[in-house]
Amino acid sequence: MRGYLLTAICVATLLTPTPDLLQAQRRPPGREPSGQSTGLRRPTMGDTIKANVYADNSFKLYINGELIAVDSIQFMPHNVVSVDILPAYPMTIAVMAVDNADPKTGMEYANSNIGDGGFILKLGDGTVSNEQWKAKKVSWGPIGGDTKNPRVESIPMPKDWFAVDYDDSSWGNAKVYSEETIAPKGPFFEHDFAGAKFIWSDDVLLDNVVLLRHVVEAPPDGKDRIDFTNLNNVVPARPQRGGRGRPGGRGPRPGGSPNN
Ligand SMILES: [Ca+2]
Ligand SMILES: [Ca+2]
Repeated sequence: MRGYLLTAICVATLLTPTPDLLQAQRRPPGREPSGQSTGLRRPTMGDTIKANVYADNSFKLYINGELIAVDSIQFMPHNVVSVDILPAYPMTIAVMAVDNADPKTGMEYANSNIGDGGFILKLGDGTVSNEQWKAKKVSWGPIGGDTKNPRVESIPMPKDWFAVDYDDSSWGNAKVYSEETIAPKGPFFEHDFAGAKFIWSDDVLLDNVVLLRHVVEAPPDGKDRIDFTNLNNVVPARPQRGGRGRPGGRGPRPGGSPNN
């Protein structure tokens, strides 16, 4: 009986985590035992760049595998979506661009018209849409432009087509279309698209759902930018002393606790 009791105490002692172990388990990833931060500061709006995107008719934009922006108006009017993004390079841009079309006929306006597509993008680092992008049609019609017996053909959406490591080597290059061909509407002219080109797959009339991909290896404007991708796994560095941490000039939050 005494032997059993001794064994039970030993096992319980072995299974009980030490205070050090408990502390390590509770420690956020990236935080050192001394409580020192890893030196990565918190980003500010100055670290962001603007993404201007226009599609005829709508789009979903993924960057580095994450959904970043969805066109808030699927059909009309043709709006511009302008969002702030935190860039990280190499940057994989993946877009699903959709022309308004009946899924059964490929036509629009009560099957009376073959509509055209079109997509253009410009980022604040100088990245633009052009013929270097990859394109793949996934739904098209009316096949052969036959509006008397309109039919649509589609292929399954490629699995993880927006992922960073997706292999798009079999895709063709995007085709560039002139501004006259796409005939963008008012909001396009109110935003910065200088240097960007309208792109689509090979047939801007019949291809109705198109996937586009492009990898930006380094910022075209050559600016050094901090990669904040891992921000959620580290303790950000405290603001500099004397810095204006909060509105009202009261300085950084006491104790430097996160305020997110
Ligand atoms: Ca179309
Ligand atoms: Ca259209």
